[in-house]
Amino acid sequence: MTKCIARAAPILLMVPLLFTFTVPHNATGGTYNAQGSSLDSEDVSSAPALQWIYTTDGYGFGADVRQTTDGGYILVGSTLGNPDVWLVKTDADGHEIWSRTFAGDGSEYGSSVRQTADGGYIIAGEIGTPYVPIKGQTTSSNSAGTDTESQGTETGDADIWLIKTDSDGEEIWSQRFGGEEEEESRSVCQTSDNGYIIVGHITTREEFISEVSVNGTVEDITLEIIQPGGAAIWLIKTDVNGNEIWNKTFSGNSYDYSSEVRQTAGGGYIIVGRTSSYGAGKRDVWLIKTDANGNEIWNKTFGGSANDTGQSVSQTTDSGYIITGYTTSYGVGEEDLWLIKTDHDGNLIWSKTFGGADDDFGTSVCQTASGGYIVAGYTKSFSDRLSDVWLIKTDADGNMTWHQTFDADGNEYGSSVIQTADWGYLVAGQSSSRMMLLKYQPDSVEVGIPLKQVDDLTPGLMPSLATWLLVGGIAAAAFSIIAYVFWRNRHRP
Ligand SMILES: [Ca+2]
Ligand SMILES: [Ca+2]
Ligand SMILES: [Ca+2]
Ligand SMILES: [Ca+2]
Repeated sequence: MTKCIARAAPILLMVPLLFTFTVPHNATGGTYNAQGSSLDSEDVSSAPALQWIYTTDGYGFGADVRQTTDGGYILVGSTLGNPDVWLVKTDADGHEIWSRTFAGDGSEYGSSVRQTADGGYIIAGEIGTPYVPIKGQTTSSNSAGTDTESQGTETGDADIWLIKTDSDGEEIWSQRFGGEEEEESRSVCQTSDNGYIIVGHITTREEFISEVSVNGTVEDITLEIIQPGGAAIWLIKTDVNGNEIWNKTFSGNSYDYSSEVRQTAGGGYIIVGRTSSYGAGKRDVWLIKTDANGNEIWNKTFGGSANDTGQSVSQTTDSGYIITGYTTSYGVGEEDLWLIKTDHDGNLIWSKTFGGADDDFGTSVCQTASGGYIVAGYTKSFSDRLSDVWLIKTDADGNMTWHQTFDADGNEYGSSVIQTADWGYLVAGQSSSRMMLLKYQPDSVEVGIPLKQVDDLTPGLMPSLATWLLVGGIAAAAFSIIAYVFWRNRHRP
């Protein structure tokens, strides 16, 4: 853990060599032909400049950010060390207004935040104590010198945690979801009925008995698996008070994890994550579409023979979907950031990889007002050995128009990105082991284009009715005064 103070660092505008590949492939893996092209002539001068940086005083990891109706921002993450959920409200210029932590009986993590229709906030995360194997527990011993050890017994009880606060971040209620397994949440949205949709996963640890036979100095270890391990994606729908209405699981016989859920235009849901149960080998991106009751309509996998992971999904204005994550099946080396565009039915339209020889990850994506895409993540290929935040802007076809890295001389991560009301961008993440916000100036090709509601039903950038009435009232009063002055001047004797 570094102890240097976070500071504004020069942005590495000029990256010597950047590769992008178009990856035609089918959803079940199969063959692909990578057409490499150098992007060293990329016009990075069009990239918006960094406007301000916010970092917390204490150590933490920033997971998610949204703009609020007052023009400021709400950031959620976790403290480091003994983790607690951490919620920070800033104004539009990145000045902290308040900061709250939420603690339970073990390790608590905040992963997702939304402003709610009542002006408060909803947070999804995790509460409790994660799985810790019990080692060396001797359950029997006999005179022949044979000890039998039992290992893999689960302790602790991590559950999904949903916290509702008022507009000052004071808790109104919280709910736990989970049983004896390890449940954790990655994403929450408020739904059109003012309830909530939460996605997470249930991890069942492999349980086994290991028998250690000791004959002199020779140990003979045998394992007997008494419960196979696995993970299932878990989708939970609640009412406005966080009471469960229904829940659904999605899984095969291996480890399947979720990353993000969004309500779709028809009232259903789209989930992205990764599956080891299905697909072309190892992990694949997993995209699942459900109806309004959580019943699966279709699912698609994307990937090749190596590890491929979906981290973020948004519905696009053509009713399709944009996904980011990372791939080791395609690209130029180690992980590459992966951008996937599908149609309304989840069929691949195009996919692009971005990266160099080292690790490059995509963590968050949304469509911009102009119809392009803004993608956040982190890169080791184009950094000073340790990771840097990576921000990529593409056109509607996924061609890079500019990119930016952010470096503060340590490991920097980008975990969430949004387009802001001034047509700039905001990235949440971590810098110098602290929660971080990076605000970028307005993007010149976006300015003036009406912003779309990228974020389901979160009130976001839409002025409330009260705001419109106030503005209208002030305008009417001003007009009356001007009219009266004009009338009085005309009729002055
Ligand atoms: Ca549990
Ligand atoms: Ca794969
Ligand atoms: Ca790479
Ligand atoms: Ca760095």
